[in-house]
Amino acid sequence: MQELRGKIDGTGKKIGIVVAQFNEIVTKKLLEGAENELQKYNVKADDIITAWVPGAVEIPRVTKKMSESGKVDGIITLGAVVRGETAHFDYVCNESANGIAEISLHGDVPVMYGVLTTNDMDQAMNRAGGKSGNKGAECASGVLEMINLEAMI
Ligand code: INI
Repeated sequence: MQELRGKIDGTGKKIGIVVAQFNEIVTKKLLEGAENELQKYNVKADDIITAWVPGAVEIPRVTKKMSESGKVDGIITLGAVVRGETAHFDYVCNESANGIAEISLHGDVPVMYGVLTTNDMDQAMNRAGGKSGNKGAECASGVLEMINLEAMI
C-alpha cells in the first residue's frame, strides 16, 4: 500500500496570492495570515507575489493568468463576501467560487479557496485572525501541502 501526504514545506517555492480589495479590513488580515504562514514554512518574502483585484468577482481572471504564467508553484485566493452588504450576495459568491474551482481543476498549479462568505462582518473578522482562526494561514499551509503532494504523484 502507498499512502501519500504532502509535506508542509515551502523551501524554494514561489507562491501567488490573489486578494480582493472589497472589505479590505478583512482581506488584509487574511493576507497577513497567509504571508506569515508561508514564511514560517520557509517561503522567501521575495517569492510571494501578491495581486490585488477590486472584488471577489475579479479573482478568477487574475488567478487564471497567474496559473498560466509559469511564475508560481501554487496560488492562494483571498476575499470576503459579506451578506449584509449586498443584494447580490449569491451572485458574487457563485461567480467567484465557480471561477476559482474551474481554474483549480484545469489549471497548471494548485489553487486554494480562501474567499470567506459570511452573514456579517463579525463572522468574517472571526475567520480572519479572530476566534475562528485565519483562513489565509490555512490556505498557506494547504497550498504547500498540495504542491508537495502533486510532486509525488
Ligand atoms: N466583492 C467582494 O469581494 N465582497 C463583497 O461583499 C462584495 N459585495 O458586497 O458586493 C463584492 N462586490 C464587488 C464584486 O466582487 C465586483 O468587484 C464588482 O461587481 C465589479 O465586477
